[in-house]
Amino acid sequence: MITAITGLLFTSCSDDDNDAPFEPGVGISVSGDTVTEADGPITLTFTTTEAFAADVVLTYEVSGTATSGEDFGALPGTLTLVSGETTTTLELILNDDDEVESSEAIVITLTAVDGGTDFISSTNSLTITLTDNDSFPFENGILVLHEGNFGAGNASVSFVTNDFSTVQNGIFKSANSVDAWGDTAQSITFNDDMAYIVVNNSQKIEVVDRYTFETVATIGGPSAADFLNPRYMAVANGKGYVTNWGDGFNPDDDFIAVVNLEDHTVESTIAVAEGPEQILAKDDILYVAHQGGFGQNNIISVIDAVTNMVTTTITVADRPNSMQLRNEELWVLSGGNPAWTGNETAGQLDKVNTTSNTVETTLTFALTEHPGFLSLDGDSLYYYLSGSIFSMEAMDTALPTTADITDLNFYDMTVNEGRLFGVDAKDFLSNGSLEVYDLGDNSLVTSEEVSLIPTAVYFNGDFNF
Ligand SMILES: [Ca+2]
Ligand SMILES: [Ca+2]
Ligand SMILES: [Ca+2]
Repeated sequence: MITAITGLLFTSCSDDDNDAPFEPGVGISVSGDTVTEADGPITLTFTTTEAFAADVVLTYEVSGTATSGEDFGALPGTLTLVSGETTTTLELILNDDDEVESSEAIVITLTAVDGGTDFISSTNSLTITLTDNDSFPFENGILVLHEGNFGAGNASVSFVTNDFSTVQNGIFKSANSVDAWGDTAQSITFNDDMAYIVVNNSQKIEVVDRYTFETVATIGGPSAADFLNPRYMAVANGKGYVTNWGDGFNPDDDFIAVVNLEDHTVESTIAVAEGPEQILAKDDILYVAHQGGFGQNNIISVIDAVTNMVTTTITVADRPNSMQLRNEELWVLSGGNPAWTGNETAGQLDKVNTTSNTVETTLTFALTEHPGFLSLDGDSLYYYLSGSIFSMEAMDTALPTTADITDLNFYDMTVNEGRLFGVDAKDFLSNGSLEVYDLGDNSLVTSEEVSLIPTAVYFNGDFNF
């Protein structure tokens, strides 16, 4: 075969230098090797350094993670390079479907020239990366959770696009064609592609695909014994850990429900002190802020998610309401007892060393100051106090004395990528709003009407403000 094909060569150049034997070769090229599925068809060019004296058949293999006949049109596997020509082309048809997929590769490898391997050049293989141009309905944007009215079953979730051009209310309802699905939604926790919506007065967690909001499972429920006044969830050691007040007036029945995330059941409980509220996971260690339910408490429980034991408790100030993890530091903001308790105490910001689980620094507010909503963005801490936003650096040794933004009415807030996202529940009877501020100059970016009693803001996908 080799001998036969050698005879096919044009000889215009091959007789001038016997010391450096002529090495003709056929290779493949493409103008761009990263394409979206809307970029097709793609032209692949097979080029020979020397034309052949007779037609030759080029044989190639198709491999890679993309699926022939689905992601791209099936290829015949051979094509003819006509005698006297130095190039021939192959058209690759791409399928611009509506499916959401990850990037895939199409690999084309020239395996034979006229049945042999002698005339295959080193550039005989190329990889085309096929990227998707489709996305899930709620893949990139802001999720606003609404608790709705207590007892009314009108909890809801809104989706706001990253550019704030579209607000879509009631996405759980529309994605699942249901009406009243939850009474008093409290929080959402994400794990992989799942969102776990803790619904306080429905005594349940709704598990949905975080990008489509299509329902996956319901854990617990009003008539089940799985939860009692569930509040927040964190994931550690492959399990969900859900804080429960139990009876809000009983200081001795509070617990953490341990949720099996595979089969969506509560597999055990961990008894804890009164009023477990926010919960954060640092590797397999859980930190639980005991705000105190309807009473007052002042501790952080530390739970080992491998043994499911409370290993220690850390005393902070009254009513720890929010926490943030920054490297080996757990920042805990306590609101202090409000005046109506008859035992007013000051707010306090504590930095806990997560290696020793001891309080390292304490910054104390004035007796009448009751801050909340501690947020972290890089090294900057933000909190809300009496309608104003205050910020400080984690390295600062004193609390800030002047506010960044004033005259707010936030029911909750969070900070992400230099932007502040606050929710205003207004009068709790009419639709609330999502307020977005640029923390560079503290200007209002947008105010978007959402639904009834917005209670928390979350993010899906990447942000590039
Ligand atoms: Ca498409
Ligand atoms: Ca697609
Ligand atoms: Ca209780």
